[in-house]
Amino acid sequence: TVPDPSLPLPRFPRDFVWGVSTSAAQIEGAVGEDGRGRSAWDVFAAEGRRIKDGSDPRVATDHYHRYREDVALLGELGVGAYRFSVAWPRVAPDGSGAVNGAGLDFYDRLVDELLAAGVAPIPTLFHWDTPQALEEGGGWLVRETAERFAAYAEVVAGRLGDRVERWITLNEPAELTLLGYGLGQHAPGRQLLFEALPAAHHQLLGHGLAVQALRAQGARNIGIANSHGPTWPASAAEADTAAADLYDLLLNRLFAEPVLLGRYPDEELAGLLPGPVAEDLEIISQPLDWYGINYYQPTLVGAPAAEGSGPTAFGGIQLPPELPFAPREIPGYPRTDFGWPVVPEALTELLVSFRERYGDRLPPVVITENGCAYEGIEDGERIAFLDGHLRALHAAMDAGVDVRGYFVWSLLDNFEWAEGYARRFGLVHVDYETLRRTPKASYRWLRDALREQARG
Ligand code: GBH
Repeated sequence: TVPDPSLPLPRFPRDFVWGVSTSAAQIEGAVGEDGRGRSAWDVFAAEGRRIKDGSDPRVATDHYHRYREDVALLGELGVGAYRFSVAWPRVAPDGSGAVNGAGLDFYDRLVDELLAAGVAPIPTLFHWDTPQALEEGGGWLVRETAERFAAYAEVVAGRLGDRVERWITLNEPAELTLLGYGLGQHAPGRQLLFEALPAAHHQLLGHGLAVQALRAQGARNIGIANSHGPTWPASAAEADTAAADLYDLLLNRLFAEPVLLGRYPDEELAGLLPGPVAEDLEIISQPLDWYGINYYQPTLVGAPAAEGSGPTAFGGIQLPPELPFAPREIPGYPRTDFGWPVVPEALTELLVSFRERYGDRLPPVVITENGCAYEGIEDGERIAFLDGHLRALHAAMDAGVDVRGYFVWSLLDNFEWAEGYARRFGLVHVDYETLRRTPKASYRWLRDALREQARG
């Protein structure tokens, strides 16, 4: 049955956390201001070849100067929480060494503004904007970056910890490993394929070290935002199920199991990782207070065709034929402007499978991102997308999965990485000429739905 977004949503628990998410590189702009250092994304975009519309994140939505207006939009929307990211190169321009007080001041003002509006600030400490100085030393391929990250986490917690009650270490280490270091679609543009795996391990280690640093500063309520989605085999043939299992291992289990179970899902793969892996896993698997999942879509995976996969996945790029799996198009579902299939019931499937796989090792879950790219201010498709996914989320809760919150990606249209400004994920439209914000139909729909929930 197709859900009808004009019907009220099922009732969520009273203390369920409703929020929206953004990230620094995608909204702030002001890249050269107040002592901010360069990030790997500034440099990647300046190289100019890889962003599809030839754009860059220098201005983005100018949130750095317009944060008061954006916080007012959050207040009117009625969300209880706002997930934003702290730009590491704003706080530590060289990635290590001197702290830039003016950079920290921005987040200090933002947190105060949010609290005054009744919105809980939830910082993500790293959403892909590695300081360029560290990138030049090997970025996440080297262990030192994990250590520098923990030092920076300590500085941020020291400054904001008196007002911030919930923290996120990393955003989607899987995507940065695959797209940034493996395939070169994202900064730093490396194409190392399986040699990108150290970037996964060092991000996970950075997560663990940051959890220690945050706890040492008195922080509680710490999570991570990992991207996950069900992986469906293209057929029951052995070659396809094996390819799908490998994809699931690399995109889901490789990032969930070190954190939740304290081990890598595969011995052979663990053998490829640098460092004292067993000791590192102790650090990586410290108990978390909750587990964040960014969900967008399921992936249909088969064995690679002889000539490599068609341009169906990862932003429509042709995958190198040496990859032992090939994402395929999923027929029979509507698609967003990005081409991603809209499959709300796969969110239920994902959450139930996590509960089955990890049992009591899975802490309470928060959906830290879910959203879609569509044009237009009268965005009925986005309303249908959110409505369908919230119903699917509720179904997972009915099935016994402990979910505590849901965050829409994103508050604003923003810099969509390799796609530039061409994909619009916002509840609020941004005119990139005037930087004017206009709430979309989906913004009003969510505001009304949240009011309805609050009445219950
Ligand atoms: C998130 O990552 C990011 O955290 C956020 O910054 C970004 O703006 C947002 O999503 C929207 O892109 O080509 O059909 O194989 C994206 C997570 C997981 C979504 C893999 C795309 C592959 C789709 N991605 N998925 S497909």
